Amino acid sequence: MIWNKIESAKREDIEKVQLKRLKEVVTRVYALSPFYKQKFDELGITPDDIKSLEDIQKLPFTKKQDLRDNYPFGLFTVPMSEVVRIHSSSGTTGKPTVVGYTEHDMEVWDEVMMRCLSMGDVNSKDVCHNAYGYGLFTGGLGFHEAAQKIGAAIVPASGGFTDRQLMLMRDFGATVLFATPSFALHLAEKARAAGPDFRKDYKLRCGFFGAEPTSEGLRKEVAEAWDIDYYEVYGLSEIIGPGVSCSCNKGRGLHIQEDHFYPEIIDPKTGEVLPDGEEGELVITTLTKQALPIIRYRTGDITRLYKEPCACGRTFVRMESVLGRADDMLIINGVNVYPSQVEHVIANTEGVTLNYQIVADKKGHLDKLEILVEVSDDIMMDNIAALEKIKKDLQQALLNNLYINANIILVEPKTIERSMGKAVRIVDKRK
Ligand code: DLL
Repeated sequence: MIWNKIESAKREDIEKVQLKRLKEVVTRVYALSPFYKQKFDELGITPDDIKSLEDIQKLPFTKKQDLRDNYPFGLFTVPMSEVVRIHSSSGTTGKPTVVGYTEHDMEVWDEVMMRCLSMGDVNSKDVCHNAYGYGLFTGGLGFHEAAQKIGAAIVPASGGFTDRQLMLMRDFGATVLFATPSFALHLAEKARAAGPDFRKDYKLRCGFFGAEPTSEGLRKEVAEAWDIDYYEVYGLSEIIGPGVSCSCNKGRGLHIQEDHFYPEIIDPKTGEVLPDGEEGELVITTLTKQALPIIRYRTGDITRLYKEPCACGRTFVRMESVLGRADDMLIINGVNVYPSQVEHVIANTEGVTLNYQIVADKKGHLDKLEILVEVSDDIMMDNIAALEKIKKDLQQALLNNLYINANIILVEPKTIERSMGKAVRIVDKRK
């Protein structure tokens, strides 16, 4: 079901709305954000220079680092009295990236998420089991509010506790699952332990999966394991959270909610805009956000766009499922982790050196993270108590700062292989 008629509007009409809103957001940031005012002034541009959608290319990019440099609220363009929600995601080092929403921003978020859920016809008869993490992560609450507004029954299960989740799914008759794809597969694996005909105990008909990269094979595996329709949701906190785009299951790719988020694809090396269909880094400008409007945000996600008509009737441009990252960000069970953040934590932990290696692997269907760290010269490898303390400190610091559970392996000095060139800090065995 198409939730809002704008989703199937003529291209000229969509572009008319986009241009009007682009002019508004540019005027807004120029007037209210010292950060953007300075950036525009340096480039010698003013809002009057935006006369067409192509003129967006004159505007400066925004990077995650800019949000971090302006931590926590420096890029907000409303007083805190108008902010009704704050979320955050991990930054590149130390401090997280903070995002804020006004009442109107929350309405936009609910609207785009309701459009996504409508791709799978979620309605008041559905029971939606929400296994995305609740809290600062945008996944849990993003799905929660939209499902509730649609009138479905929402079960705020949050992450973890697999057996309990399965019991709730069975007993409450969940028809829709919200989860990361890897957790959905993990749930299926556990459920299968009850026997090959385990599906008879469940009423699932579809699921909305996202927050981490997937291959076509994995998406198929999740759909087959549960025998459900698979909808993919893409999004990021800096732009709104989940709901930037969603697959419709009638054609390839994910429809971008273009009347709120203006997409471009650039060459990540040169910043040059690439034509439709070419692979590059996705850049998004928020067209309607009030608390935290963002101009040309570099998502770091590699994809491509296509405007061909879709069998579902929607005319919104489609993006390919994310193909990779332009930077070295790892996603561990849906949590974004930058190697530089891990390094920051190691640097602030007593008894270890900065000779380390991050190993990402799979345990069953879930991701696992192992960090090998060389202890400092003054630590005796037979001092078990000292080693245990270092391990615990590091594990706790990673959990507190980055929300990740890592297995720490302490090794003797000079045992991690030295490379001749760039240190091999990351070994991703999942690929
Ligand atoms: O992951 C929002 C979200 C929650 C999306 C639940 C979908 C479902 P962040 O924590 O800010 O927000 O992480 C954003 O996650 O730049 C991508 O690299 C990655 N990501 C999100 N969705 C997908 C997807 C949420 N469908 C970062 N496929 C983004 C691949 C995804 N990667």
